[in-house]
Amino acid sequence: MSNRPVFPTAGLAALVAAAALCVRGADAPAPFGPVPTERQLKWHNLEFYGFLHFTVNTFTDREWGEGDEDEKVFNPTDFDADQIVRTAKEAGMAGVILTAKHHDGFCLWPSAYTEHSVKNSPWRGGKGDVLRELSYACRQNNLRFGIYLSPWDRNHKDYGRPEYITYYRQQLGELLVKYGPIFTVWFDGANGGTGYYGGAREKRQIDNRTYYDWDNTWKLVRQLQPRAVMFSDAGPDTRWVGNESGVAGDPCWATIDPTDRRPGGRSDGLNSGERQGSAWIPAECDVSIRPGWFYHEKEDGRVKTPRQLVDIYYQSVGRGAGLNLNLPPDRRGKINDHDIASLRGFRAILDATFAKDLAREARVTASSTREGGDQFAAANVISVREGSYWAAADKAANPELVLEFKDPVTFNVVSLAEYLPLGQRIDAFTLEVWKGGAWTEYAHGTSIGHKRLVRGKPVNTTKLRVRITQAAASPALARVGVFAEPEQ
Ligand code: FUL
Repeated sequence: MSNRPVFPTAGLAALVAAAALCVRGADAPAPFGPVPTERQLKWHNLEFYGFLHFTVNTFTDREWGEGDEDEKVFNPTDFDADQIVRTAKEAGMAGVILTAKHHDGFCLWPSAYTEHSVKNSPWRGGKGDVLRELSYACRQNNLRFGIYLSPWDRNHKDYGRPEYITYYRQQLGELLVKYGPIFTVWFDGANGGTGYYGGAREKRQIDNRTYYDWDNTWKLVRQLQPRAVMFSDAGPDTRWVGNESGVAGDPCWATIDPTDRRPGGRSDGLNSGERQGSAWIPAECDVSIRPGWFYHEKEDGRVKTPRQLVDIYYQSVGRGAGLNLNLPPDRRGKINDHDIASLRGFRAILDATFAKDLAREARVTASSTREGGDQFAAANVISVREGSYWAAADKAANPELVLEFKDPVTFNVVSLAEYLPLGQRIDAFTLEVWKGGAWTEYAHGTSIGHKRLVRGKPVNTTKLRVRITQAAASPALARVGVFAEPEQ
């Protein structure tokens, strides 16, 4: 008789469970609700990256091209991928996402499947490839590279017919194999309408429930770039936040029910997420540094100010979402000086705020700690060790943490983070400071998730109390940080 297990899959399941336990620790709390995948966890840690809207529109001064633009209009005078990528990096971005093809259908790489691309433009004598140069600059500068490939194509003769889906997937295939690791694939929801369509010049409406057959396109991405997260109105990995102003809801839950949602579908619930949602699909806030997505000289005086960008940061990253800030290259093919000046001011404010974490010098105690020794200790919330967290006992009612400072401190920002592998557990919290011999409320809030930045008036105190006033499961907090924004 063979001594092989009769049901090899049962053995596999046990192995998977054991591996999960290793990640969480032997006596770790049971996860609550949907939890992030490994690729989503990595995405959460990026927090801030950039969009690059660049194409024929940059030269025709439009936001949406018709699809009938002459390839010859695309002619940046001094395209400099390194300048673009370094600007993003200095602003603190972890990567950039390029519009490889916008709605007008013009391709920034020499696609084998169309003539409507850089290969018929005068730029670099028709030998240029924006994706090649940008992906290379990203690798040189240690930034991630992502792609946007518009599903709606106002140039292609077959748009609206099944043949176009084959074309779209062929192009996606080119992008996913030719340019190294892709960190995100951005699927736009705008689809259907008037266009050139190979000369037909008509209106083409599609049924976004069936036309794109997204499941099979998403399989292609998983197959060719398994680490990439896919963004759309409906995920599958990250979701649109429901507006283009960079503002996540308060609350902004990482969970949502994706049933009946699709790119270009309903947008209700995207801003705040759904607390009871069946899937972990966190929000990404996409917003432009200028009024438009593409560069227009007339908007040089309307670049968002450093303070406006900082506010956006608190309303996106500070609410557990990702921030995808658009920097449109100008007609030279560089990020414009106006935008650079704003980004520098923005970065300086954030650096001055987050350089010193006052919590690191505090003594931390908890009203309840899960049994299991240091693994769940209160002090873990001020440790920078990856994967450390404080967990309260399973049945503790309203557990709280107290941070006691050696000397009085002045701060106006408190940063909280949940330990995400265990799901989003906390429903509500209150922050209190010690004032005149008593606890006084400083702020209260709801969702925490990957990050919650509570920003208020400067306060001077010796003690901060974090009270978890409502939780669906015993809280597991990864970080508490305390910071002071520089005065204006
Ligand atoms: C929208 C597009 O229509 C805009 O042009 C831009 O690309 C924005 C990020 O998404 O749906």
